[in-house]
Amino acid sequence: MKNDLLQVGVVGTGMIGALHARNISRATPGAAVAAVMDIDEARAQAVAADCGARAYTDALALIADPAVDAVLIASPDAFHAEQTIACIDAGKPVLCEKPMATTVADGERVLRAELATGRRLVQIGFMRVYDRKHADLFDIVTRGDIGKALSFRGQHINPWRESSTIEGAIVNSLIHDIHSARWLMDSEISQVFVQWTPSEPDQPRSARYAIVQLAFADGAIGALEWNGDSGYGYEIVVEITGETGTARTVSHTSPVLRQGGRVSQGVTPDWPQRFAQAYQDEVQIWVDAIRESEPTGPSAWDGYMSLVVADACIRSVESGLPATPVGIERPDMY
Ligand code: ISE
Repeated sequence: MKNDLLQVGVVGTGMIGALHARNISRATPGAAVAAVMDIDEARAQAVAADCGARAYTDALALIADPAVDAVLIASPDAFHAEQTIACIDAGKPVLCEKPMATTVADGERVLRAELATGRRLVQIGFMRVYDRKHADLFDIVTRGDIGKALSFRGQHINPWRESSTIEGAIVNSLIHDIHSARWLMDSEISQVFVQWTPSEPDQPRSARYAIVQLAFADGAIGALEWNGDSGYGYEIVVEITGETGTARTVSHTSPVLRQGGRVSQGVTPDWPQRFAQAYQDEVQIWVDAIRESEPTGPSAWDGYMSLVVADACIRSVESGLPATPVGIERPDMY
C-alpha cells in the first residue's frame, strides 16, 4: 500500500485491460494503478501515462514488483493460468479475467496452487455477478419467490464475431453463461449437448450460432443460446422458470419509440456498455474485500468448474452426443 491506496498492477492493456485500468485509476476509491504491462510497449506506455503508472513489457516482472500489492490479469486467455499461478506464488491477490485457463488441466493447476496456500487469493472475472439485473434475478430465486427452479434459459447475443471456432466460442464467450447457470441455479451441471451452425460453410468447426442443452445435478434442465453475429446489437437474457412462476431479466431499458407507423427501441451496441457499471462494481468490491481480508467474488473453484463444463461441451462437439462434465471433488476451502 502507498498513501493508503492498494497498488494494483494490470497485465494486458487491450480493450478490457484498459477499461479496468481506467476504472481503478479514476473510479475506485482505495486503489491506484501502480503498473501496467503489455507486449505492445507503446500501448503499455500510453495506458501507464493515463494512469500515472509504470509500464512493463514482462508480466512476471510486474507481478514480482514489490510496489505491486495486487494484480488484475487481462492478457490473452492462453496466459491466464501461468500468470495467475505466478501471483499465487508471490502471495498477491489476483483478479483474473475469464477464462481462468484454456484447459481443465491448467485450471486444476491454478486451483491446486491456491489450495496449497490455504487461503483465497484468486477471483475470476465473471462480472455478471455484479450486474444489477442478474443480482435481482438471483435474489428472486434464492428467496424462493418462484419455488424450486426447474429450468434455466440463457441468451448470449453478440453484435460481432468474437470466436472463430465453436471451441473458442465455448471457452472464451459461453464460459460466462456456464458460470451464470451454475451460480443462479445453485447446482452443478451434470450433462451438456452442443449443437451449432458454422459461420463458414467450408469450415465445419467455425461458429455462427450455438445451442447448449443442459441437465443440472438437482434435476433441473436448461439451454444456452449463443449468437456470434447478431446484426442488431448486444443482448444478455436469463430466464429461470420455477414451480410457481418465471423470472426473466429485462433486456432493454431505452424508451420505446412509436413513429411513422413503426415501434422501435434502442439496443445496447456492445458488452463494454452493457456491463459498464458491473465492471466498476466488480473492481471496487474486489479492492474493498482484499483490503479487508480476501476476495469474495467468483473463485478459482468457479473458474475450474466452468472449464470442466466447457471441456464436456467440447467433447460433445467432437462426439455429436451429450457429454458429462468430469472434475475433482469440491475442496472444503470453497
Ligand atoms: C466476451 O468474450 C466477454 O468476455 C464479455 O465480457 C462478454 O460480455 C461478451 O459477450 C463475450 O463474448
